[in-house]
Amino acid sequence: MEHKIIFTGPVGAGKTTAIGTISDIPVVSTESRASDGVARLKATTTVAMDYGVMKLGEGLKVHLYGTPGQERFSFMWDIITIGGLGMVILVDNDGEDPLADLEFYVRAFDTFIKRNALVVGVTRMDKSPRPGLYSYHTRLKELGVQAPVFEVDARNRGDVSIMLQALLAMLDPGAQR
Ligand SMILES: Nc1nc2c(ncn2[C@@H]2O[C@H](COP(=O)(O)OP(=O)(O)O)[C@@H](O)[C@H]2O)c(=O)[nH]1
Ligand SMILES: [Mg+2]
Repeated sequence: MEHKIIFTGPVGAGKTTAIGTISDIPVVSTESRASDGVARLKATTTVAMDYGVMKLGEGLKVHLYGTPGQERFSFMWDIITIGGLGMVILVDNDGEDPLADLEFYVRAFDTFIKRNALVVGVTRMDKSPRPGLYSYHTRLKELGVQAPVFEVDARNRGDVSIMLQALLAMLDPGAQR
């Protein structure tokens, strides 16, 4: 069985780090030259997307995709989510307005989230303990979204693993590591 999980969230939230922490292969970062309209605006712009794989037990593979964080690459987002079963939104708690970031990504992936499982990982809480996790729960409730919220240091394999196990349990109760 194969699962596809998408990591999204603002630049610096820890997407690349988290995928690298948990992946059984070195992370593949694809850099492709922007084309069409974007190329005319900025020819040298690269679009980075991360890819890793987590192998679980007999024959279960979890493909991990990280979206490019910048809003101007949002045209990529719909493509990356195709075939996805679950999503991780990582939010940098040390950012300017992390709850607004959460809301932005929940709205951006609204259609996907309605049909699939979601977990939220709050990173850099060591740098900035506020807002607390309760504020994230409240904001998600206001947005009408149900998702567990975890404090995650993207560099910590245990943290990332627990969050992903929760997500996988929402997809498939048999998937465990
Ligand atoms: N202090 C601290 N740094 C973190 C944490 N999570 C991730 N980082 C660091 O944040 C930086 C940005 O992470 P990166 O994976 O490049 O973010 P991306 O833009 O979402 O891919 C990296 O240097 C990580 O090591 C955390 O919980 N605490
Ligand atoms: Mg990255």
